[in-house]
Amino acid sequence: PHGPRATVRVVGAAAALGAPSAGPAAGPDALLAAGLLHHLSIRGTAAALDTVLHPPQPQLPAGAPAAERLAAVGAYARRLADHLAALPDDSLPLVLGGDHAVAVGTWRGMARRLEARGPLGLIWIDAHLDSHTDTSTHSGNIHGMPLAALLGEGAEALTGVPGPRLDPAHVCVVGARAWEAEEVERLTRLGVRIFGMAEVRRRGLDAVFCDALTVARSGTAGFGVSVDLDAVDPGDIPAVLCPAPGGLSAQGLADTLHVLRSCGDLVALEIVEYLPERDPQGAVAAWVNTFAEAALGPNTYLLRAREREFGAHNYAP
Ligand code: Z70
Ligand code: MN
Ligand code: MN
Ligand code: MN
Repeated sequence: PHGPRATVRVVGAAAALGAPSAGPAAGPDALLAAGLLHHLSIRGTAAALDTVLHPPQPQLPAGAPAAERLAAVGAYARRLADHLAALPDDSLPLVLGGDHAVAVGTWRGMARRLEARGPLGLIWIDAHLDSHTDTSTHSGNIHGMPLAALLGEGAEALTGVPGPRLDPAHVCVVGARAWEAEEVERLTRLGVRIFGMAEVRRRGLDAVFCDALTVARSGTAGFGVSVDLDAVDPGDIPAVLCPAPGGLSAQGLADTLHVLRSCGDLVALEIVEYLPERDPQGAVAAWVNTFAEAALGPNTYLLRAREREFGAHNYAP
């Protein structure tokens, strides 16, 4: 649906309602302050800040009952989904979290945008599977539940966010290495393909991502990519809530995301779980800029044309 003229619209999802700390709610403002839009624009992409959506409170008080937490996450997800579903047609949304629970809103909203044309595919890049329900969770943290909710499993507060549920045949997880048994059981039963870190190490990220694209693009009207920054090794990206050793290299992920530039059926990119309080030098924010630019920068054809016009130094990838 998106030609080279799609406008990247940055939507900040400044919520940490599904996380054990309020830190991720500061993510969008910190990333914008670190020059995300400037970085995308000098690379020749049409990019604009759309809005930053704040919940009434970034986090509920410690000890708030589970039902209240689920209701707050669900209410925020509805707002985010409604917002994304109503964006202008030429929009390629870049959603910045926030904790990963905001994904319930992002992908229900995007599935609604696409609904008339066909199903949505989704590549979930994460150290975790995020496939608990409110009854299987060990931690009680709702950011461990969004993928199950998008597939239609779990509390009605989350699964009831308006929009088509994802078809497991078009969903896969890349980079997983930390999970609980109930999550694997659920995804296996549903038929969601899991490309774990063991497979990534054996075959290489490029080969795995090629298969992931096939899962998300075959028989769909478009696909999205949700990047939980904890998929990357904490040696490169320490500023996340739940660091898990043995992850992707940041440079390797940036190199791989480059392929998205030539996917005209990419409908949105989401980057979540950034924790600015653990990024005093801005090194992780710089990686987020790099990921966004790798995925959403101009396609090669446009890049070449601009190099001819303005000189290579201005637009070198
Ligand atoms: C664990 C739990 C998780 C994100 C960590 C971790 C879940 N399985 N999700 N970071 N995004 O608490 O359920
Ligand atoms: Mn994670
Ligand atoms: Mn646990
Ligand atoms: Mn996650």
